[in-house]
Amino acid sequence: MKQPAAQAVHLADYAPPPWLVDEVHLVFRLSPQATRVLSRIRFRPNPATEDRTFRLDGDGPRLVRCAVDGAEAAPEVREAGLTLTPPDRPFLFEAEVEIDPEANTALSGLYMSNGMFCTQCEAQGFRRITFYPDRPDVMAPFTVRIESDLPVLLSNGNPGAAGKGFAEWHDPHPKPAYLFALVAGDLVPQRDTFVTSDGRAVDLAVWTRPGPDEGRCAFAIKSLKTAMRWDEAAYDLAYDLDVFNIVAVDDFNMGAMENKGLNVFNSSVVLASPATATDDQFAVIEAVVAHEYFHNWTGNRVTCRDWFQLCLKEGLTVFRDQQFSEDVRSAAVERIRQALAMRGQFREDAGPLAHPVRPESYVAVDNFYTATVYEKGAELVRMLKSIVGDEGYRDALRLYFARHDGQAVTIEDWLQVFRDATGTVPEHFGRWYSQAGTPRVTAEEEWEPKESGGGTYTLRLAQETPPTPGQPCKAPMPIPVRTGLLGADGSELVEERVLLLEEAAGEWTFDLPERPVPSLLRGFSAPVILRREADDAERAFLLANDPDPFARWEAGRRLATRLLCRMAGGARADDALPQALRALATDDAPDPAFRALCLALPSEDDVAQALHDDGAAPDPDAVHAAREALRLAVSKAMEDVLPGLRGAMRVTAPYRPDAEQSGRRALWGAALGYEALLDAAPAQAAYCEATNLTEEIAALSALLAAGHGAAEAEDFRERWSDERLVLDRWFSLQVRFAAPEKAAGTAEALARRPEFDLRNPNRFRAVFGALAGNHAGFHNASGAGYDTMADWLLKLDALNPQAAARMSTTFETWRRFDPDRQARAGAALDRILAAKDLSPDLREMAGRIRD
Ligand code: 0A1
Ligand code: ZN
Repeated sequence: MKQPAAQAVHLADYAPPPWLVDEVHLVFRLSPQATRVLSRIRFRPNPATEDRTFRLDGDGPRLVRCAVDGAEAAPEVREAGLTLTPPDRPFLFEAEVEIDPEANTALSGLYMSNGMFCTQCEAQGFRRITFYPDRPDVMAPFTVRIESDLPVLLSNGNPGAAGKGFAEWHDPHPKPAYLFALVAGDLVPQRDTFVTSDGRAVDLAVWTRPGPDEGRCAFAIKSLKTAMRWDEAAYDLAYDLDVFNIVAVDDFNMGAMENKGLNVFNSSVVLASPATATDDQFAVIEAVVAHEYFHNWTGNRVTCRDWFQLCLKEGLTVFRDQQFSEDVRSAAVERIRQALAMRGQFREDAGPLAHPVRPESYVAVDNFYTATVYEKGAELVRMLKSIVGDEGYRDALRLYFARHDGQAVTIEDWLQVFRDATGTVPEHFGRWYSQAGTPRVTAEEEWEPKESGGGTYTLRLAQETPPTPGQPCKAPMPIPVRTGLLGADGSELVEERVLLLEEAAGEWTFDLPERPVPSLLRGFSAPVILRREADDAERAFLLANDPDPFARWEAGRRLATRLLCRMAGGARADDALPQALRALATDDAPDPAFRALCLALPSEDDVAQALHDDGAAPDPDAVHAAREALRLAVSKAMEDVLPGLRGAMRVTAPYRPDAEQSGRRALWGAALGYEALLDAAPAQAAYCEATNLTEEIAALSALLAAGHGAAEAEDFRERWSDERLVLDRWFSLQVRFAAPEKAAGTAEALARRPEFDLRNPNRFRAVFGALAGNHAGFHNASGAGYDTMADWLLKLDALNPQAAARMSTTFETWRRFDPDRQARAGAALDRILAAKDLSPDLREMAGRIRD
């Protein structure tokens, strides 16, 4: 495989494209090993620059012929592209190239998956298809003709002429090449229609391979229609083509892709039936379908000027899909899930891979599809909204689309829209985009009683952001801290307020009838780590009383994390947390989904991170033992209430994947999990009686986590051997619940099974993502976890550099641990870096992690 030269690209070097494109016409003559691509591209000089250099990106296509204005041309073709001396006026460029989709195991460009042709062009896959200015600020309307005997031939936009062996498509909306898509294969549609608010009928279809997958599209279609209606109601944004197609593909590097009018999905985030997908997967499908659909405006109609601006489309679109999920499910529960996702971002921010939401340089842009760009990017939009208010946000977004429709823009343009529409954006908000690292906000209080009764309460907040790679010093950023002040009976003493901490420190005073318990950072109002001296009693008080569900959950979480840290240092479990959880489990008032989230203990990685934050080197074995001991203590404290809780939460109605039923099943599963530690029988029975995959996986996980379940696991594997996505779960559970000293060996043995396929990223993630998720196993003192991971990353890198680079992030916390473990992890990273023919993608990641 040809690799582009590994040179860093810098935001500061941005220059406008010398040539713009008025029109693109493509013909694809499909053949698995020798596809011909004929392009006709109308170029015109860009009036915004004097530069007339003509260079097209190209990574792999073999040039067969090329012409300028009809006359044969002889361009210079190098590894990274094609150059020629252009005429000094608009001209027509024509090329014919040949590519080999079957040999494309990188899953970028045009490739084959189970006999189907499909494409992935974000970020720089189009250049693997043909020569083109493959940058997002070059936008053009595309016309595509596909020639093939395959029955279904799809591309972007609206369908045009079609006949035996060909189909044409026209996309009138100018788009960058990264949004190009083509799919061809033996596919069947699940169809529906959506009528837009202005009365246009849109033909919807989800395409799958013929067979069982055909019956697993209904939920995706329903989610799509809900999302289309929601975007009209919430943002006044309607769909803009006659058709909207979604295709399910088994081999795909990421979740899904928002190609204009032709979304391509990893089959794991689109196909679902009660028997083959869990509640969580249904929820993910709903969110991802919405996310890709919302990109039609935030990303496609208004796109990014360059890849440094990726958060412009991703942060905003994640925020929009979060708002959607909050509306169609439980807002409180969704917010807690988002905060949990942000823990992954905090981990990234605390390690060698920390980077700003808008990075300043990259080697392989695909390495920047990160939690920071996506998740933290969404938090920045949320903070902007909370600062300017709902109306200000609505006005700003209206202006954004009015001003920038059809353009490729920057974060400066985005912030300018907020300034122009509202006039109230804090001066230094832009720092959130340019500074990496998670701010630490410390809170201190003072209480001065008054003789007349009550007193003055002073709250002092200060912020500090730790150094991150390449950024030793940080300036203060505007931080909205949503705050409540609670009385001893749990009532709010004043109306909740958003305190905006703009400088390094700030102070607020309140006249109050009694000394309050502060409830800070309600709703996770800013992506910061709050530091406050609080005792367990106060946390238990907030867990029991805080009216803000996020703050309530967070108090419980803190309580558990602190306890686990103490236990990892040798302390015994005390009874405060088990009793608090028991009280919550038996309190019928809160939503079952919320109670289930509260019952889940922090992960071993969370505890390791907390210890590291305190300046200690976490011992993975001690953390594992502590968490196991606490789980048992909680089980025992709840022993008498667990069967009742499980019985009360058992769903007997026909399966629905909605928030209500999923919440009940989640709490049922949590109870079953604790129960299994004391008695395996209920989980064994639940496994046999399960009527859907959610119950089946909950029961099997409960058994495996309690050291049982070998027979059930074998039964599961046999029954699901023909179902790729369900079998992924089996692969994953084997490793996830293996004893720490066996985890690496289990992963290795699974990867050598015939069902393991290095070309399928889902399967790789199932095994090696689970190895990283087995904290004490991956970080086992023997170093076997590190060695096995390195071995398989290298094998994967030879086929699929992007996927290998992503999975290498499993090493990002290696500096936390003791010198011995660090030496072993460092050696594994060195072995990766020394490998012959290492891809630039994996080299960049392993190098950054090792530094
Ligand atoms: N834009 C997609 C994610 C995506 C990014 C890169 C890909 O290939 C390297 C594929 C998909 C989204 O946000 O859903
Ligand atoms: Zn996206």
